[in-house]
Amino acid sequence: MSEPKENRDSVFPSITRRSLLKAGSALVTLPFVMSGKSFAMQANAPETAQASGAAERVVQTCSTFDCGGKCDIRAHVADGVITRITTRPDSELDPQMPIMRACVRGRSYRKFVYHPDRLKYPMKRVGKRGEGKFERISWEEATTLIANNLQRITAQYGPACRFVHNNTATSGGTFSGDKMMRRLLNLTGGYLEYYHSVSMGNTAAATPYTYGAVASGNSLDTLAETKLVILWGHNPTETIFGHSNHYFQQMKQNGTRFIVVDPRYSDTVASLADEWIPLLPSTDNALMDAMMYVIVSENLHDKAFIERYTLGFDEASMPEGVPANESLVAYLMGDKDGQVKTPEWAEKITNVPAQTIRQLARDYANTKPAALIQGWGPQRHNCGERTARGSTLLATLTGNVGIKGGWAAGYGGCGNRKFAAGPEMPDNPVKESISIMNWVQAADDASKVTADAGLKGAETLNSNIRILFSLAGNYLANQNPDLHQAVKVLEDESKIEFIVASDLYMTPSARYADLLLPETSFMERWNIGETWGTASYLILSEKLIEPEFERRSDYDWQREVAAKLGIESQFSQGRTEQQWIEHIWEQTRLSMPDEHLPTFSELRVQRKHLFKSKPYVAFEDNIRDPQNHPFPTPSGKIEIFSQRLYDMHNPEIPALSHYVPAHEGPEDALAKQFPLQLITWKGKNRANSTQYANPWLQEVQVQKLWINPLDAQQRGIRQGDTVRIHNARGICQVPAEVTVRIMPGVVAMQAGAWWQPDAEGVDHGGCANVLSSARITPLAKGNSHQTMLVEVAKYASAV
Ligand SMILES: Nc1nc2c(c(=O)[nH]1)N[C@H]1C(S)=C(S)[C@@H](COP(=O)(O)OP(=O)(O)OC[C@H]3O[C@@H](n4cnc5c(=O)[nH]c(N)nc54)[C@H](O)[C@@H]3O)O[C@H]1N2
Ligand SMILES: Nc1nc2c(c(=O)[nH]1)N[C@H]1C(S)=C(S)[C@@H](COP(=O)(O)OP(=O)(O)OC[C@H]3O[C@@H](n4cnc5c(=O)[nH]c(N)nc54)[C@H](O)[C@@H]3O)O[C@H]1N2
Ligand SMILES: [Mo]
Repeated sequence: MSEPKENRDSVFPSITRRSLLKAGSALVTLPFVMSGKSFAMQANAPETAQASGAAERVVQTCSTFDCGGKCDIRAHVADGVITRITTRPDSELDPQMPIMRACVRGRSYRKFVYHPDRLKYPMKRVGKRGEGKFERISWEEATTLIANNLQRITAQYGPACRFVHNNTATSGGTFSGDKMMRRLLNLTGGYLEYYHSVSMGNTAAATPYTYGAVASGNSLDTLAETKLVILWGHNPTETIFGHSNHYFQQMKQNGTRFIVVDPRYSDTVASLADEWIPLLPSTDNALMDAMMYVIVSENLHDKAFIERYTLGFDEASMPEGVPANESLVAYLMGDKDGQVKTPEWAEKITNVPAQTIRQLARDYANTKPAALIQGWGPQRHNCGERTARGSTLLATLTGNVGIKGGWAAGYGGCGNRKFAAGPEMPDNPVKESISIMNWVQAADDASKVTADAGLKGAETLNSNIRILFSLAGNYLANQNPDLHQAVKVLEDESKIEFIVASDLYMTPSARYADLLLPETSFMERWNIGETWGTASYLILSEKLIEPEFERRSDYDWQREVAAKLGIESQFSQGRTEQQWIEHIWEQTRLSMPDEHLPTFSELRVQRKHLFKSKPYVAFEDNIRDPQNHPFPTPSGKIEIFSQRLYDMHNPEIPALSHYVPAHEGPEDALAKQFPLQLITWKGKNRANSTQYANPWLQEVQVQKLWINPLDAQQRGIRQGDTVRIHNARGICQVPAEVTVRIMPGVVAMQAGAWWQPDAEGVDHGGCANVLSSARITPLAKGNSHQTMLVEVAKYASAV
């Protein structure tokens, strides 16, 4: 994809020679931004592709966003400006590596970096919090404000009142402002930590109850012989997920059959599936139960495997002391509740035809090996832990655990992945921690954050969150569930006393900052990009251009704050940002002598390092040699029945993974008032809310509500009409996309649009978190962004 030169300049009038010169002069006052040394090194930077013009160099790099890829992009740099983005050419494809080809987001990075709306100067709030009124201040004033507030607030409330928020936009890199903020806070008494990943924390908590370990995924090169793949709420065509789609497409060409279970006809269904099985969101366990019933009642289960490796399949294999009829078979046959878990039973709950369920169960059990691979969408529900565990039970019944070509399901990350070292983190003296789901309560009234709600490491939380850093996140008023209840607390200036945010844009969350700092983009800093999912490689993400205006890396201002607190040399160890990257690389290299990592100077030529690991199958040793390698569960077996869950006596997280109607699922009484289930998905044109303002990407996909023609017709809604989606938590107004790509009873909207409330509080941006619930999941104390009931009404006709 190449872009005509004319467009470039007309779309971005701000990128004139004058603004570049201005940026140059701003640098003089910023000693940490760019040392002479790094300039010199950059001038010597290697070219990895033929430069097309005399002054142009083409640099292989990657973003450090939190998307499922970590693609090999090529930045064309001329005269200190990125003129074009291309990607790894096909001529460089290497059969040992995933494809790493940039998607639409990667191709559009220039429009993210050179956008006229980017924040330019540090700013201080002048209006009420959340109003979005700011005035420009100097960096000197900004760093003094931070240092003074840190000192004052810590002296008054203690270090546990300090909080670094969920910020994922720099998590794809080994170095980031939020990590260094934690370092700075640990050096000055500590801070209140949070646990739980809103991405996959529910499955990460649940998977060990079956296997004893969380990393249940294989390397994808072990799937070549797999005859059937069931992608269960997995959409890697859009989410990329360590380039799994690359392997899946190859497998498809070689004849592997793909079935996708998803309420939406996703891009993955469109590009990969032989069969699409839509089901009502949050009813996955009913489908799974009925599949297990078919497998067991038709004698298709792997008896030898079950006998050898598992606990709790039938009454004969139950742990001592548990009353009768608690085993899986007893549950499936209705021995306790009188309900046989037939496909007809599940059809009423899931809306999947009984015959489809039967066939799916038979296909999965009769095809050896087969891989049931779960995405993380189904576990971002308030029943998400059960769904995660249900998939592990299906994999177990069919003997697909620990074998090449199978897949243990559940969390799915691969256990042999390698990561860069990261900056050293001194110990955090504050021992209590909260779930990320508790942050609003901890800001409002910390005494209400109980152990039941998620508090760890202490009986009570003594101090509210009083100072908060949101560095590369949009989790104050956009990405967090039920954002209205959060902003109510944020707007009360007597609660959190000082909020520091850094971003590239004036996002809905940035509006709630007291101090808003304009960070550099990944193209204006040094870093090492890391993959996630199942791929394993590192890419150098080099500083390619000088920051314009007064933009600075978080680390730069943190050094000044540290100096004002008297700990600069301890904090920085005398290192510039680039020196930290060199240091981290060296630590990484020394920690993995067998990997023969290049030195930093070699990396600057080589640009990336692939870990050419051997094919890896999770739990292979436990299956091959169970005597010497028992599963790391209390029983040493795969626990179909979990005594640990049983002992919790919590009906929402039973000892088996059986179906329990979800709060705000289709069986909730609330469905009478709000009869539609709303789900969100991660779309191709942004990584969460990152790049929301990118004009190219806004063209890729317009924010709309997907609604089935049957539901639309009942409500008099036609294609393109403006609709209002509402529930007790909020109202959102967007155009309707009337489409059979979403099943009846369900509506869907892409996640990550910016919240844009009008004077009445109606959101015009299409931010689903005005409607989503902050209900906590029973086991992980985690998030359930996906489980919400709504009603939709026509608001205005399409013109
Ligand atoms: N393009 C793009 N890629 C991304 C991201 C992005 O924003 N954009 N975000 C990245 C991040 S941070 C993460 S954590 C990962 C997340 O990756 P995932 O969590 O896997 O992605 P989602 O789109 O949330 O969910 C996957 C699918 O689950 C379906 N689904 C929803 N509810 C249910 C249900 O109840 N049952 C079933 N069976 N399916 C259901 C959705 O329709 C969707 O197609 O993606 C990463 N990759
Ligand atoms: N409804 C709904 N909500 C969800 C989800 C869902 O599926 N549905 N998914 C959840 C998940 S899995 C996740 S991970 C979270 C993600 O939520 P967040 O962690 O808040 O991530 P983003 O929305 O990408 O916001 C990141 C912000 O960082 C900014 N940014 C980008 N690069 C830089 C940089 O270099 N420096 C600085 N300082 N800022 C930068 C971006 O402009 C953006 O405003 O959202 C969650 N929210
Ligand atoms: Mo995520």
